[in-house]
Amino acid sequence: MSYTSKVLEEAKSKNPNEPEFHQAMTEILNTLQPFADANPAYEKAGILERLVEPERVIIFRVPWIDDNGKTRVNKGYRVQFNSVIGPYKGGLRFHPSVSLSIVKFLGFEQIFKNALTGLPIGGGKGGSDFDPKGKSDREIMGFCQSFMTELSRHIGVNTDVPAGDIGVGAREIGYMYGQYRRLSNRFEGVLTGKGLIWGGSLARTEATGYGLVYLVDEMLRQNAHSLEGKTIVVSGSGNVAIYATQKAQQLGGKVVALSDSGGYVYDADGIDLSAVKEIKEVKRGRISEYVNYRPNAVYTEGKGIWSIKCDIALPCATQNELNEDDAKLLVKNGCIAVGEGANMPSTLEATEVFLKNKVLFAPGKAANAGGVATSALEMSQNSTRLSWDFETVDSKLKEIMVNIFNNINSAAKEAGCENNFVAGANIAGFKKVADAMLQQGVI
Ligand code: NDP
Ligand code: 2IT
Repeated sequence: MSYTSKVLEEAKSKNPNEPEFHQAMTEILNTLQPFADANPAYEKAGILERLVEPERVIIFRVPWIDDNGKTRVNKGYRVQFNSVIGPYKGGLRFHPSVSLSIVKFLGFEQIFKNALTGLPIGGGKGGSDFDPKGKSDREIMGFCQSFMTELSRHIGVNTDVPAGDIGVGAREIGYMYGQYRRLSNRFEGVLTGKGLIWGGSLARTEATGYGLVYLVDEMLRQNAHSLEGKTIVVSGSGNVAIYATQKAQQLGGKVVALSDSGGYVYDADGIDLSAVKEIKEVKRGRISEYVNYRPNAVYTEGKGIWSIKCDIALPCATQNELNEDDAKLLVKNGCIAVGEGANMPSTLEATEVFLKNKVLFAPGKAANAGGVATSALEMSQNSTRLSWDFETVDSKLKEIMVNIFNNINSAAKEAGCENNFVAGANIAGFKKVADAMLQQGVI
């Protein structure tokens, strides 16, 4: 049995009932196999055994009081996975589906993603099974304050710097930052995605979606294609989906569909992003309302967005939202490229279908790294007490995304699997983290 298979089997049996974490480990360890086997120093130093075990897992009670005066309780998590190249860095997700398995898969992916950015950030992730949908502002604030009361003991500018993810945007970061500042009596860059008038970075809001499109654009360009005139389907209609749509439109693409957990809208004339922003960013409404703004658009309840014919697919909602049948349908309909804005949106089987059919496939840990990279740029600005203009941050973001593509492209070539960017991203990210672990000894 190979070193990677041994570690995978043992990690699965030691961590039962964590299907998403198993999935993330399976993808990474399987693609690393030839590389890890060719470098026995990794096995001798137990690099993989250490990598799959988080440095620290914190699980805590989050009590809060709802608008009816009733006390409610949620679970809070922070998984501090690996700090070998920098302080733990990664988002907080508030969604009823959040479990230890989900936080561990996200934290594990984050280690390699953050390494790919080329910036000094380790991997972590956290969140809660709290559901922000339908809650009043007061309930959101009460929850965020209670969550931060415990989390504040475990984070710090040089220790662990959380940010947003699903269900955590500017409003939640604001309430959590306020509580941290009050408890610690310190004004410091302990969270990213902050408001622009209290330490946030310009372009952080746009960064994940813009970065995704910069990387996909570069991948297309280096393969004799471009975004110009392409039909694009984007899933989700949150932060990542909105700014991926905006940049894709700016670069000449035509985005014809968006979705949320209720269903999807198809607009043959191209999505009107100002309508989507009003529905989602202002009214916190449902994507079904889009047809009130554009009567020719069609709303369909439920899944099925991947049945729409497109040249490029950008899954930007959540894990496992695109399965094997969806992938086959996309291939059949002539899709040439997929860029993952979400974390692990394609199942293992779907990814196989894309790779077998030579679809240009940019995996999430490379394609959506622009968000966390810009968070690291926010940390740099905070530590120098300066702020850069939009163009400065945006041009750094673009440079980082092009570099990431070049790195995963050459890692794939070196490994003898040209255009397999899944292998390229995993090998390039792993190599950096593993070599840092070798250099820092057994810890
Ligand atoms: P938002 O909360 O802003 O938006 C999430 C979107 O995805 C919503 O449209 C939501 O629909 C949909 N969605 C969420 N969960 C589900 C589900 N279980 N089934 C179907 N649809 C769902 O989050 P973000 O845009 O920030 O995050 C989207 C993805 O991008 C996530 O995978 C996240 O981890 C990843 N990501 C985010 C980064 C960031 O900087 N924000 C950085 C890198 C990756 P509904 O409103 O109906 O729930
Ligand atoms: O998945 C991710 O990379 C994020 N949610 C962003 C993390 C961050 O620290 O900006």
